[in-house]
Amino acid sequence: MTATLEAVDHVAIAVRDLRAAEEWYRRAFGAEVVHRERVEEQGVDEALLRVGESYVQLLTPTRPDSPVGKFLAKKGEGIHHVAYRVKDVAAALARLEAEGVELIDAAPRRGSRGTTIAFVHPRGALGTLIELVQEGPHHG
Ligand code: CMX
Ligand code: CO
Repeated sequence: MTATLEAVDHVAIAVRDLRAAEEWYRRAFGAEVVHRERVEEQGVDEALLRVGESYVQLLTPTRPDSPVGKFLAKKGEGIHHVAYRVKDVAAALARLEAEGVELIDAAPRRGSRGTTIAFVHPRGALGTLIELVQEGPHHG
C-alpha cells in the first residue's frame, strides 16, 4: 500500500494572544515568524514559525464562534491540530472516504500560504483533528 503522508507540515497551537505567543517562541527558542495571514473562512489569524521543513502554526480566533474560538473557550490554549503534507489532497480524501473515515471537508479548499487543505474529524481519527496540506493553490 502506498503511503499518503509526506511530512508533518505543521503543528497548530491555539493561543489567546498571537503577539505574546510569537514573542514566547522567539525568546524560548529563537524562532522567527516567516508568515502571517488572516484566513477569514476559518476565522483565524495565524503566524507560522519555520522549524526545519515544517512549521509551528500559532492560531488565534477572529471571532468567538469560529473553530479556534470554541476550542479556546472549552479547552484553553494548547495543541489544536496536526497537519500532514500530501501530494494530492483530493486523492487522500478519496482514500479516507473509502476507509469510512469521517471527514469535515468532503472536498479540498483554500488554505493559508497559497495551499490546498482539508480537515478530518477528530471523532474518527483517534481524537486528533487532522489537516491535509498540499502545496499550491486550490482551483475550483
Ligand atoms: N482536537 C480534538 N478534538 C476536538 C477538537 C480539536 N481541535 N475540536 C473539537 N474537538 C472535539 C470536542 O472535544 C468534541 O468531542 P466530544 O464530542 O467527545 O465532546 C467534538 O470534537 C465536538 O466539539 P465541539 O466543541 O462541539 O466543536 P464542533 O463540533 O463545533 O467543531 C470541529 C469541531 C473539529 C468539527 C471544528 O473545529 C472544525 O470544523 N475544524 C476544522 C477547521 C478548523 O479547525 N479551522 C481552524 C484552523 C485553520 C487552519 O489551520 O488553517
Ligand atoms: Co493548520
